[in-house]
Amino acid sequence: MKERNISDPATAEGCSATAREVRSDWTREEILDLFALPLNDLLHRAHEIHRHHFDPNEVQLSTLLNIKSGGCPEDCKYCSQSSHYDAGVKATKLMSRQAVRAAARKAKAAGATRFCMGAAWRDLKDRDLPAVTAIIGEVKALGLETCMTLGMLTADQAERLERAGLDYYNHNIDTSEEFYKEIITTRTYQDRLDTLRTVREAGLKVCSGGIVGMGESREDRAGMLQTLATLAPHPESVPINMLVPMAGTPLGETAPLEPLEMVRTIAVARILMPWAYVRLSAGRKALSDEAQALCFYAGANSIFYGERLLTTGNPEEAEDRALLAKLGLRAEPPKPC
Ligand code: SAM
Ligand code: DTB
Ligand code: SF4
Repeated sequence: MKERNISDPATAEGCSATAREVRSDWTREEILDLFALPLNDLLHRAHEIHRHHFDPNEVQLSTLLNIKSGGCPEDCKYCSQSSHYDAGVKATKLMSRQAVRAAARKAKAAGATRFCMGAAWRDLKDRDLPAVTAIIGEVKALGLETCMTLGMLTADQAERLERAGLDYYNHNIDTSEEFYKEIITTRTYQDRLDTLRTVREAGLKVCSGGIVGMGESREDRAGMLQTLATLAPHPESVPINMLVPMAGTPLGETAPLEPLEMVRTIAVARILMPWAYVRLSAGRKALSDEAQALCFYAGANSIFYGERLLTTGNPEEAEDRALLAKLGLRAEPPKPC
């Protein structure tokens, strides 16, 4: 990743006007105008910005591990881990630190530099904090970047995670404020934003994005990106998931989104948040190599790497290595500690 210095002449003048400034005042109309550009114009603009802020031929490999599966009291309509639906996912206890360490070692040996751990919780309970912080210590000790997603946090919990060595906290806003109520009723959009503020104030890096293809409109996709791009500072990491329709959930029969709309969403995310890692997240099994190549051109520079996401599949590691080789892309090297 290049230096974040907009007063550096190489940064300020060596690129087009579109790449010069980082803004947190994007309007819905401006964002919709970006979505509506001819695809070539949108891709050109996004790629120019991408190339200016990152090495365009490097992709960050993040491996995901479900450290506590199923039985979640929330009613997120897309999620196989909600106890409101029967998607056949068994509720498990939190994994042991030894088991997590073994999975993280395997991910590192396969080439991942970032390790993301998810728990199907509404919120973190203080009684689980010692086990969670011990897990962070294990993964950090392997020299991997750490990310966790554990639901809502209190300020004290966020600070304790930060002190334990957590780098990123993932907490997705999922969609626009307007559409959110159609998808989740057990918590509000504001609850999500409050946790994101708590995470930021604790000094953790913010990972926040959402899902496309849940039946939302383009206006909702623009609204989701507007919420993220008007956070100041922007999230350092923005996962864009394409809905994986999970049988047994209310969205289990949802028709797939047109892949080029995913490409457009990534391109707009890249233009709005030039310094963020934009992750081409869930749903890659449903995307052709060509669609994924367009996502990388549009500014995606991170993927989930490893044959499982949380409860569903992801391309096999060998398949992804072959895709990267075919496109002449390299895995991002580990960052110095
Ligand atoms: N329980 C925590 C929470 O909701 O913040 C953490 C785990 S939750 C599974 C993490 C994220 O995965 C969700 O916010 C959602 O964006 C994404 N996700 C879950 N199920 C998905 C699906 N079927 N398709 C695409 N993304 C999904
Ligand atoms: C994110 O934005 N996507 C990941 C991670 N953060 C936790 C989760 C994707 C889940 C896909 C469906 C499943 O495996 O259950
Ligand atoms: Fe629970 Fe997270 Fe799934 Fe919602 S997305 S049901 S909070 S695990």
